[in-house]
Amino acid sequence: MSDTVLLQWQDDVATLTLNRPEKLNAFNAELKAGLLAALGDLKRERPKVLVITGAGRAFAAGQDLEDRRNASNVDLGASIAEFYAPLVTGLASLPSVTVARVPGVAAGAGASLALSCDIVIASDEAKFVFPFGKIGLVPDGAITRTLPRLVGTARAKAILLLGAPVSATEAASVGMIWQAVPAADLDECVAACVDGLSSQSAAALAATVEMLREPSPDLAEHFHREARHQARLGKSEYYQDSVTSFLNRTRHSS
Ligand code: LHQ
Repeated sequence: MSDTVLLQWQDDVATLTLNRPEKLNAFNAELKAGLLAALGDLKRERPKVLVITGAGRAFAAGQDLEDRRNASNVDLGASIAEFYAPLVTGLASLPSVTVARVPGVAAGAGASLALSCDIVIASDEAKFVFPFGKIGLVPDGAITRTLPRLVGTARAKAILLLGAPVSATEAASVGMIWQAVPAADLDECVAACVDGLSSQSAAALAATVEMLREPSPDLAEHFHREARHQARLGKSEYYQDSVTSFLNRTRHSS
């Protein structure tokens, strides 16, 4: 894997770092290849938690526009089919809880990537920028699907059509992200989030994100999936041990 993408492991927590800080981690060809290679590793290793972040002051500035200098020669549809779609769908199919650590600006496809994560924690110095209309493109990275589900259709339309940057603080206040925290506290807050997830059952977390990411449109089908997960999880050692230790503690305290 190239240095433009780092994949580090600590037990069952993986951290994926976009590492072109001098270009605000914009997605050039090398970084894209590195991300797809990392995705292959993640599909094999299936961490319990995956943290995605950017090195330096940004999360990611989206597509590297330098790579688009001769724009008329490039098939942007292919760029979506070969990179952005496999990346976002690949992450959504992982059994891992995905946590975006957003130290600064997330723009274009970089914002789409951050907001595709299950939990987003941003520095209060960060902002989300959707410049698609201004550069003559449709918002991509499935943000036209993701954003309305986060903030509602009316707000998503205004954000994507007007293209005004959204500060992390505003993003947290409208439910676009989980938290905006002081820059100095970002790592501590992400670590607390990761610790909270790490202490739980991997199978339960995987089932929970599977249900949350793609709820069934039909209520009966949703309950059917829920019942299948619960039947399996109810037989797990983790659940049996948790119930036993709860009951033992209750007996001790009564
Ligand atoms: C960059 C970039 C960048 C290259 C900063 N590329 N170098 C598109 C096409 C194809 C298929 C599918 O998908 C897409 C989706 C997209 O992602 S479209 C959106 C593409 N991204 C943008 O339009 C954002 C462009 N960047 C900006 O507007 C600003 O850089 C932001 C607001 C992100 C940050 O502004 P500043 O904090 O003022 O930083 P800066 O502009 O000074 O940038 C620092 C360096 O990073 C600078 O390089 P230099 O060598 O001059 O120091 C920039 O050229 C470079 N950089 N974004 N996307």
